[in-house]
Amino acid sequence: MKITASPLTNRSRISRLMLFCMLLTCFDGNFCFGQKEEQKEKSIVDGSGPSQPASGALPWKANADVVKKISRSRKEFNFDESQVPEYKLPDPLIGMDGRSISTADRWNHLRRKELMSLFRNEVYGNRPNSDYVLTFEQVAEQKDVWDGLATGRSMVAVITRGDQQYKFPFVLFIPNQTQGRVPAVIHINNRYFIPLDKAATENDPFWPARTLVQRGYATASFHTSDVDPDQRNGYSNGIRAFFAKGNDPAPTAWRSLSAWGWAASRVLDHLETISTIDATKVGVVGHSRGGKTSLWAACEDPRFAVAYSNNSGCGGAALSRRAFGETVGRITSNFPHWFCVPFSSYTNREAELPVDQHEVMALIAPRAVYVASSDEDLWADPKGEYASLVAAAPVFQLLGKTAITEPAMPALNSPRVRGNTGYHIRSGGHGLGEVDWNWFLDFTDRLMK
Ligand code: GTR
Repeated sequence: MKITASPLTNRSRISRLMLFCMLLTCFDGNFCFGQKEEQKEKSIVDGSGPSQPASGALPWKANADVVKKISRSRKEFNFDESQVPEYKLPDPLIGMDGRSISTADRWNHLRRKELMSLFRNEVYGNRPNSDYVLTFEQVAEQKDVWDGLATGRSMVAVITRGDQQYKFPFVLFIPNQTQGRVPAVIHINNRYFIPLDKAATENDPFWPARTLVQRGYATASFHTSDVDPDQRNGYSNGIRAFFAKGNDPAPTAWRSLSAWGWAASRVLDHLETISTIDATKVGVVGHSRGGKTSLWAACEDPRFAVAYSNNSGCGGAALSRRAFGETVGRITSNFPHWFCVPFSSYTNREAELPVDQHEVMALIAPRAVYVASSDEDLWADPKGEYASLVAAAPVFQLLGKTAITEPAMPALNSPRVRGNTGYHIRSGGHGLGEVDWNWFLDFTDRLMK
């Protein structure tokens, strides 16, 4: 199998004067939502889940105690809504020539390409367009996992160029009793590799493979660092150096987030070869840095039917212009290997970015996007994650899909779903657990079954 990456486009900036801008201010206006203690997280690990909000609960608002606490521990960052700068978002439906994009055709043939090239050149970097041969090795198989519910496989993806090979492992479960082909979910695991034996015997809420299979999905997972080491000095051991033949990356070459997303596409290549899986119904899921990755993976690869970003924050679902919690300056200095070099130049000048993260969601339209935040994870800016999803709605609508448009956030623990976009904010902190998964699967059930 060979691929050719999309061609590079010259780096270019959108003149801010050419943009029709949307002013987004405080979404939940005067509402004040004081969370009761008993509404706080019970557990996202045991699956018992948070309690439901009282009916008529008000839109989510950051808990004052949480704001106080995080403001104290991360003094140099802003967690005060009143200090969010006034900002104008670039309009995804205004082309670089200043003309408005009013048809699906113009979006698909003009604007989408412009935005992809802006994100490649300014944020995530450009993937290489070198040829390679892709093969898969099956290392182990268990045909009767969970009393016969699934077949589990331990796989290795092998990327060959000339006499050189790069390999990364992944684990796959396929439901045994299926009527017709099943949808699938690819999990980008930013924490650790879960081997087949472990996944088959121990429930891990970070990748609850059994739950996924019980709900009718095939599922696969790989560890990001097996593809591209998640270290600022890990370049030489990863897939990026493999493609670059050891040469240093160009400033606008792909970085780790893009490389991890590329790997999700290689796992999808494998799912396409399995007759009981419907490869037109495959979701890509990630948490935190994995959530940034899942969104960008779905932009780069239109075969993904849905992307789920969980607590992805800066460089993921959250709007950079809000500079609430983690900022462009902080993320690019702390994790220089995640984004291409130009992104760091927007430190303290986010308003000059030619794009913002709502356009990442827009690039996934008309497919589906699900975003999740956590009540205590203000570092990831829940409000900025929600606002971003809403700001992508005009593109979904142009492409004939319904999307969330309500400016006010939903209440805590009350998933909101409108057509092809969905969102929840769960009680508790930064993490991905059974509750998040179940709400996400409720969303995909509607679209994929
Ligand atoms: C945080 C980082 C975030 C987020 C997260 C993670 O420390 O600031 O951008 O992605 O790590 O991946 O766990």
